[in-house]
Amino acid sequence: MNTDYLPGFTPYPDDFAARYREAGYWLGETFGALLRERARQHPDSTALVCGTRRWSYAELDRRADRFAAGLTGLGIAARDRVVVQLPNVAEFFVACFALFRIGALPVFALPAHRRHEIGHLCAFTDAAAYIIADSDAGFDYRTLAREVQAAVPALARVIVLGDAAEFIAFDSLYADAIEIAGPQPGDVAFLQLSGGTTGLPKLIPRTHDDYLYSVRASADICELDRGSVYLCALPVAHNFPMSSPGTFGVFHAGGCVVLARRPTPDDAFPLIEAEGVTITALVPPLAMVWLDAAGATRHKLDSLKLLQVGGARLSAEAACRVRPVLGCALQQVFGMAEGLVNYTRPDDTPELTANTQGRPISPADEVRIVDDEDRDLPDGDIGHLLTRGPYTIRGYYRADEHNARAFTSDGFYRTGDLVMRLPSGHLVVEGRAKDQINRGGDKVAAEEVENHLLAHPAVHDAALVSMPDAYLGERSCAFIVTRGAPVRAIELTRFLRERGVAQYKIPDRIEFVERFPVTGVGKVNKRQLREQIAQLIGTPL
Ligand code: OOB
Repeated sequence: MNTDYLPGFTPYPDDFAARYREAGYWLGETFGALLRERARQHPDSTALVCGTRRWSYAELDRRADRFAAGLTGLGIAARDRVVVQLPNVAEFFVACFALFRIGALPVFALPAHRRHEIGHLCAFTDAAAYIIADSDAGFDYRTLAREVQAAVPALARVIVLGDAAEFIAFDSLYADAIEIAGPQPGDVAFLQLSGGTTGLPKLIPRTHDDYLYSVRASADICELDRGSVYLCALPVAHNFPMSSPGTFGVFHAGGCVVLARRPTPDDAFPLIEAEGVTITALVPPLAMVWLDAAGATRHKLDSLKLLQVGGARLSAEAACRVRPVLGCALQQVFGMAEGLVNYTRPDDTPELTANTQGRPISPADEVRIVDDEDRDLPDGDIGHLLTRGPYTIRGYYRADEHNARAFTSDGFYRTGDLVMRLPSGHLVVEGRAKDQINRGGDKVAAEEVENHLLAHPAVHDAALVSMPDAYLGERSCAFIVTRGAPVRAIELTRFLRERGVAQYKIPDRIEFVERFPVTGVGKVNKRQLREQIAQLIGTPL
């Protein structure tokens, strides 16, 4: 039994771990071994398509080995944390699998993250390295790296794909493969970012065993096989396109991953036609853009069998348009980087597919729906979703205090989602109790943005709430009480941007008020603020 855990990781209790192994959920495999095995089984099958490049499984495997040797040469060792912030490029997987083979932990940042987020990730994880592309979508990540290094001097190594300037060139790290001991299946494989509800984003430690189980089971549910061609249009580091079943699910099945640089119809539709894409995943706003564009496109999309939509609530109306417009099946996906993922199934009725967010992957997923006092509610009632299971974490990384609140004493994760369960086990997401705004799949922790606003000298108090939006589902509105001196909204948004906050977290709207409405116990009444702004913009909740 592995007892030598990564400091800051909350292991699964021994009895649960034993049960998950016995049931065949945890197979004792690692990601490094999985790729090796596929490269042995079908070396010449195409694993990855990125622009004009096509890499076979053997090629990806070889590159991972060579890059692992280079990283080792740089001094990167097992358990080191490495912040990875790459766009949708093939090298993302080289970096991932190389780190997996070393037993070093990728920390998955999103391309939208800026100085504030990356600085926090590097400092909090004592990152040994930071891997970026030179620039993407008009943004120079080397400039960001310089800012991060100035703020976090302990960050010794920056590795750059493309023009490295003064940093280490990604391509210079391909070296002759070496023997590496590698991690154990029960070890933490990587740290994924949580959507967050608190001042600072929390990190989610996922083990090879638990994550691979979710990947395998997801690939089965989505009926992936060697003929599957998956278009990765969402950011490659997000949990949804990574494992539900996503790119890793396709590698498990021996299929082909096609990377789209952007998720727009202009980028994606030609790829679907050219590569014969069979499955892809989108967030609801993008699904709506695709539905609107599909009617007029000259590209043939008929290879597409399955469109997965998740990350935020999809309207039943949009759900019903998928088959008539795109000619493929829809699957709703309700998941979270902390673990639990729900899917509608291929044999679900059209009603279930349109109106529910699916049911859990695993028979071992324990789902409780409870009232405010943690008392279980019957099916059909709306309550807080709590969950525990073979691929749901037992604690955030190095966050004891927060963990005491985010998990029950018997290890259930408090998702913060309000759901209703049908007798079939399908869940309907009805709302959210957590203080988070879901901006079309991008999660914004209210407290984090409020803290930034409070740092402005003219701001006395700040409250961030969601407002309804036809396109994104929700946008953010900051209510501000000033200290008296007037300040303009644009000045506040500029202030946040200068603090290095990711663009999607910048409030979409700012409202100035004299004081906040309060609840009976004197807390800011955010429900009332939500109603106020909904009324003001003329879109009732
Ligand atoms: C996915 O993961 P995260 O970690 O970015 O966000 C999780 C949260 C959930 O707790 C829920 O509040 C919301 O996103 N959510 C949905 C949803 N899917 C996620 N809310 C309503 N309907 C849905 N279908 O977003 C994620 C991870 C894996 C697979 C799919 C999505």
